[in-house]
Amino acid sequence: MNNIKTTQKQLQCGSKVLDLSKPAVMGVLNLTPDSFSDGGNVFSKAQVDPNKVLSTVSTMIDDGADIIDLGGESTRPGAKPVSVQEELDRVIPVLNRLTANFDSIFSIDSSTPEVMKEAADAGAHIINDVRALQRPRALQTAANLGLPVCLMHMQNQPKTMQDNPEYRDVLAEVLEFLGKRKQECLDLGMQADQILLDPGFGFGKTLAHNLSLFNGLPTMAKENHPLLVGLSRKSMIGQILDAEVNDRLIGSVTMAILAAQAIYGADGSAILRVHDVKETKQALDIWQAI
Ligand code: 7PJ
Repeated sequence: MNNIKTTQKQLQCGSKVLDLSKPAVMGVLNLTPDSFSDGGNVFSKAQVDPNKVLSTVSTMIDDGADIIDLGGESTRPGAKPVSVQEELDRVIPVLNRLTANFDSIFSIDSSTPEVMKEAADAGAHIINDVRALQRPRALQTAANLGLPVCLMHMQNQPKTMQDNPEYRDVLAEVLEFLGKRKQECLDLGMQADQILLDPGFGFGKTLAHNLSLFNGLPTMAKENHPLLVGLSRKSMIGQILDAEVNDRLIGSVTMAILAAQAIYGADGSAILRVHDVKETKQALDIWQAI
């Protein structure tokens, strides 16, 4: 027996188990009318169209999505805060429909305790919080729900986060922050194997910061928690390629594969949060075959 720790290769998600022996794909379902990256493709005239939601999610699942991530708050740079009621109204009815229709794993992209609670009641399996459970009552609420949580790093808040982000050592600071948030979760009785970590690409970071964090993925993988990685269509890709948001598919898929390689090469495990499920999955299948 050796006692070298390796990162878990599965995640208990309520009643379901997510296989992490290979990278899992999380498909993004944006329920915000002002989403910057997909133009809110489930909307008709600024209203969520239930039929579009069902067909979009059905396609993502057929294309190989392991998880569907629902979000009702826009966190793009400069986005305005949303009220609790508005967020509930955007997310909960849709989630109820989805859990009634699909046997998939659903995560709720929210920082709001009321939304976490109602989403769990509606059948959500994972709490994905870009504020790492820092809002009042968020930590206690998530701990009570007993679902896995994703703790993400963000410097500042969406409204101002891209104004002038600064770090001494971005990787060290992100790791320190996530370590502290993780400890708070453990102190409230959460299980270590229910905690996912996410460096938060694009959340209060310049291109140079994002690239440093990308190169730090093997180091992050050594924290022995599954990593959640969201690179899809983000501005770092736009900056590298000088490409608008509708022209970032190849960059996004390339980065997803390189992230998978970096993390699994360090014996970690990963969930890749993507808009383009089919293309990402095809690239992953090629990578795995090789
Ligand atoms: C992320 C997210 C991410 C996690 C968004 C966008 C902005 N949740 N929610 N990680 N990004 N955990 O998709 O561009 O990177 S919304």
